[in-house]
Amino acid sequence: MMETSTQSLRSRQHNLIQQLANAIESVWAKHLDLSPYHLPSELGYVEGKLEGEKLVIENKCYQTPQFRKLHLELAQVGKNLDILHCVMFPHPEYALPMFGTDIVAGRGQISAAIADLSPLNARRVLPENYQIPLHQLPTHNFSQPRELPAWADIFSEFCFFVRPTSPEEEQWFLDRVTAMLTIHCQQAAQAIPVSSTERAEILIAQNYYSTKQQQNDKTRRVLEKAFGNEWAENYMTTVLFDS
Ligand code: BLA
Repeated sequence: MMETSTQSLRSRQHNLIQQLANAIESVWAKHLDLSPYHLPSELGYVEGKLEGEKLVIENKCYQTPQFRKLHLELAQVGKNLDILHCVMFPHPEYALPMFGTDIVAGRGQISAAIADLSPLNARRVLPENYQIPLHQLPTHNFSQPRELPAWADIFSEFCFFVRPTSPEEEQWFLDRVTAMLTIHCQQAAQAIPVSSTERAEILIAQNYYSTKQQQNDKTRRVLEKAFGNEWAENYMTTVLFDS
């Protein structure tokens, strides 16, 4: 994929999206041993039409010893809708949670900003080495917290889902996601492989996570309108949330 096109899409996106994309890449580069991850070549950079407006998607993908896929996606629909999507899929040999974040901005205003470290076990709790540092993060009173939809039973007690309404709230979101990501990369860098029984459990939990995320009709609708139902289904199950 061409670096120049990524940089130019990013520079046209909502400021918080640019900042979070830059922060994610710098935390990854600082703490992880990144190698390229090859998406099917036709899916690195894609353009479609949404109700007459152009949808542009740019993907950056890596793998590391602990993660089978790190995915950062920037998308723009016409001039009005900007999206950042990021998921880190651990190798099932490691008892690591799933980091995910999504920002949706329309006409300069962010409508949804969400981030979580989602547990990959049947009890849906994070390990202690995550709980302790996460409990120490500063908490903020966002003026517009948002309700999670019904499919979202995969998220942890640390999930936060807000509509930031000021530059100050945007900064809180950025700082908190960067801190969560840093904790995650630090823990991952020290992780040791699990037993094969535990591995099987982790695989089931990772599949469950992806199945639930595939039920997000808001994401699906945007993709279907631009690229058609079949393309959207394929993209959601192989690029966004594969198992
Ligand atoms: C919401 N996601 C949305 C919305 C849109 C998208 C348009 C509605 C915005 C709103 O309710 O204000 C669209 N998101 C996309 C598209 C892509 C994308 C097109 O990533 C990719 C091309 N979604 C994720 C991840 C999480 C997530 C990793 O991709 C969480 C870790 C969550 N997005 C999420 C949730 C909602 C959302 C919970 C709200 C859904 C709802 O309210 O029904």
